[in-house]
Amino acid sequence: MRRWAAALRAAAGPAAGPGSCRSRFDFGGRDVASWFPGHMAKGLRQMRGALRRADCLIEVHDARIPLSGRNPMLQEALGIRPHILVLNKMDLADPHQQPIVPLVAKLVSNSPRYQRAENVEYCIMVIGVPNMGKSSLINSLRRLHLKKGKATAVGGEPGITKAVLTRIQVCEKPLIYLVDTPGVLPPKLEDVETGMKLALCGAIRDHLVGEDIMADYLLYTLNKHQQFRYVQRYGLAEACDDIERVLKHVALTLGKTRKVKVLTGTGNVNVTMLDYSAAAYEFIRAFRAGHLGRVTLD
Ligand SMILES: Nc1nc2c(ncn2[C@@H]2O[C@H](COP(=O)(O)OP(=O)(O)OP(=O)(O)O)[C@@H](O)[C@H]2O)c(=O)[nH]1
Ligand SMILES: [Mg+2]
Repeated sequence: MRRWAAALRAAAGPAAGPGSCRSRFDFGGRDVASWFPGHMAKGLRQMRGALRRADCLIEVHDARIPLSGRNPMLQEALGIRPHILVLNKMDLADPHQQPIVPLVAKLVSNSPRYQRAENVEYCIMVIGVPNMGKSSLINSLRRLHLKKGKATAVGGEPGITKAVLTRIQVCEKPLIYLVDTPGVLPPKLEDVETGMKLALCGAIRDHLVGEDIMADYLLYTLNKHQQFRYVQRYGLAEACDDIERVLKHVALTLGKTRKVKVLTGTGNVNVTMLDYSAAAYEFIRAFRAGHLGRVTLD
């Protein structure tokens, strides 16, 4: 019987279906020490020296391995230096993989918890400016780890979450609760441009900023980043920096018109006019939905 099983395995070969996947990988007693080339030790020494002169660190890491291989030597400086973690190659990472829970578990277990040290459960507050996806993140973690449905409201406009909510369980082992919070803007925005970027990302209500100026800033930004997808989408002949001309094409393409009564010498006439305001909203909406291309505003 065993011989048959062995023969079947041999016949199936290494390219057998998913049912035959190995549950463990045999590393064959390899030693990772030999994977550290000599020049890197020298590089690390030089970096230690250079760190003293650095004001900020940008750590570039592969989004596919947000936890593995982060250099502990760099951690020494991280407490005192501003630290930006850029998760690069996002297009290659699995969008369903969520590294947040293991990261939270590691961070909490490695830092002092003071009066909370006795608690077995972890409590994490999710913060940020409005409409960034805080509530969506909580729901998706809960779906992923507990297979449970939506626990907090999500929506395409700022201010959906209006208060600090009761904690929401998202994981069993470790026992993790997330606290959803209302999005809050800094009391004093750095400058108008910062506000405009926040508005384009939906963090500030459109009517407070004005859809016309937002559409114009969007056009400026798209041109600056040479993101010209709007040209074809709205049937323009070429890239253009005149918002009125662009909105005219948006309105024509999408049929955004409104009827206006005009008084003439011979009586009232209904005239169909292009609705620039509706066109501006469409332009902004298309950008938010990603239809005008991927753009990083900062
Ligand atoms: N394209 C894209 N949209 C997302 C993502 N995450 C969330 N959204 C959308 O962003 C919008 C805001 O999501 P919410 O989760 O309500 O954002 P919030 O930060 O809780 O907002 P407030 O409660 O208003 O502070 C919704 O329309 C979501 O569908 C994402 O990863 N990609
Ligand atoms: Mg919310």
